[in-house]
Amino acid sequence: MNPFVAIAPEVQAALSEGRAVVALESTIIAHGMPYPANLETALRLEAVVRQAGAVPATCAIVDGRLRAGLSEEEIERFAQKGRSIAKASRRDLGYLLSRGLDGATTVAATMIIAHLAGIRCFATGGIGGVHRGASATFDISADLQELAHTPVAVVCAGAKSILDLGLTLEYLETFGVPILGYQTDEFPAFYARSSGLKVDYRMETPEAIAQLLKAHWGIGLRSGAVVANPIPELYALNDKDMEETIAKAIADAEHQRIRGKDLTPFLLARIEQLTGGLSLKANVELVCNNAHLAARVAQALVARHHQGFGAV
Ligand code: PSU
Ligand code: MN
Repeated sequence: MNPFVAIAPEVQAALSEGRAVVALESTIIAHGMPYPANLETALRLEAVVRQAGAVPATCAIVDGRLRAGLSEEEIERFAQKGRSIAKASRRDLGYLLSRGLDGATTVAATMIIAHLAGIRCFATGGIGGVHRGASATFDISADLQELAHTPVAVVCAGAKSILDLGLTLEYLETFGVPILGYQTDEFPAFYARSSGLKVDYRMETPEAIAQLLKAHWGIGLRSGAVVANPIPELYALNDKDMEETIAKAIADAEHQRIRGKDLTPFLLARIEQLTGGLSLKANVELVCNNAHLAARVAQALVARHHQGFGAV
């Protein structure tokens, strides 16, 4: 095994025995939510995955090693230290590993860990994407390139409209990443269930999603996939209000000249502030909803009895 990678015994046992495993990310803990909501959410996500019959593997960099599966104490440390822990995407891994440091892994870096560990299904809140104004700033999340190259399915509630969702979908199309809508025709916009943009394929069941993934990877395609799962109706926020809030958050970021890897966490925190915590509640609920679906997809991926076109 790679000396830079450590898989928790419970996760390793599940993988060896062909049981379902769901990867979870840690940027959402350290940079995406405030303490203690981040801690409660991280632990609740693991519980949701377990209740749905899969094993959770929260991923992060701890003391210079890529880790799939953290202890409760480690999750607590990441939650408490928050933004003082480095936000780690693909380009940051070599540095953090060589220095023996900690890192909170983004969607991109979590996909890398999941792939190294042999985990094919990953749940998060929202993926990074093409930022509004990217034609001038070139700000395109490394998450999209990871989806282009790393065969892991990412279950998310679409993407926040801090991004240009249309350009994000165009980019993913160029790189051959299928966008699968779970019981929806529309690409969801995180707090909102719809965006006016279409998904590539509507899927009614976790089994259908797993069959598509098995075919996609079964012919040697190396790209990931986006499983877009709309926020439950009960927790969805008003579209128009959120649009105004997001526009204000982006204007504040421009005014304060926030750039690069700091931009996404800044916008998330500002939206939280501007909505007086309303967005946080929605965020927590949609991630849990994604963890539940991811556990079902992971189970369908390891099931042997359904009809498919060859094993992966
Ligand atoms: N979008 C969210 N919540 C998040 C993130 C994105 O709604 O917490 C985090 C994820 O970890 C994602 C990262 O991978 O931000 C993208 O950052 P960047 O745009 O710097 O690539
Ligand atoms: Mn960026």
